[in-house]
Amino acid sequence: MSSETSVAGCFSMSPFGKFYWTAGKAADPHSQSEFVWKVGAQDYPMAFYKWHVGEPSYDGQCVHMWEIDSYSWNDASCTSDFCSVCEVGK
Ligand SMILES: [Ca+2]
Repeated sequence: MSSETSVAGCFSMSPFGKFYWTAGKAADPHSQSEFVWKVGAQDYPMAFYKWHVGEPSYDGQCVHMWEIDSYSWNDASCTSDFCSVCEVGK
């Protein structure tokens, strides 16, 4: 698969617009009661939240953004094929 094909696939549309994975994950994969930023092996507390109305619904361990609602957040299964938001060092 070419990188162009891969990018086109990850930007596929749904009724909720484009989806983007963040580094947000459940701190405890068994309870999913708290979400943190996972950067490498480190967990960082979330000092800012932008959950979509009714989220988190605790139906997944990973956090993605929904384009359709000003990039609000949703917890979902980590196995979905979405694009990722990455930080690139200078
Ligand atoms: Ca959810």
